Amino acid sequence: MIRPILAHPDPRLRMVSRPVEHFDDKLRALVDDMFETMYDAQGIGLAAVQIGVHLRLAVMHVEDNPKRVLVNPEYEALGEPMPLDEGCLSVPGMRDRTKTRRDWVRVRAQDVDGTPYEFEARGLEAACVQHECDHIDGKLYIDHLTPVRRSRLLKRYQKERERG
Ligand code: GNR
Ligand code: NI
Repeated sequence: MIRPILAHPDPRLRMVSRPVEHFDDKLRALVDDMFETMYDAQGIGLAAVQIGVHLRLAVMHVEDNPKRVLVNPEYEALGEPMPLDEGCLSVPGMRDRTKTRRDWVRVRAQDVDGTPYEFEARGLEAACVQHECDHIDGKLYIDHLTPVRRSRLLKRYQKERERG
């Protein structure tokens, strides 16, 4: 089932999500809905909070990498900060350049069965990990923009939203 995606400035996007504790059929169904919603919206990642579910959970499918289910993810930055043209399904229609994303991370997470696993990600996939982990802690990529870029983007965004 495709679920509606929350849009900034919805305060629910600013809440910190809780750890997943129950690895049951309900979790599997939620993960299926998240992939369906992400592909429908043509995104490369989606955190549960974006559909109003405050669990530490995200799905990703970036370029040629495998589909990933990140349950209770954590990452360690290994690489250097890189400039990136970044967007978010919860700030629709906008993109802007961040400079804080590391180009290489090691990720520790659980899969949908609760089994711990690790992988390394680089480039856009590394950025996506950081973007989804931010969502899980109530943060958005616009928080990483310079003040000038952030206010310019929000002005354009609000104008677009008033227009409908
Ligand atoms: O679809 C998405 N594209 C994207 C581009 C650059 C950096 C991060 C992303 S993630 C985003 C989907 C989304 O909003 N995930 O939370
Ligand atoms: Ni996002």
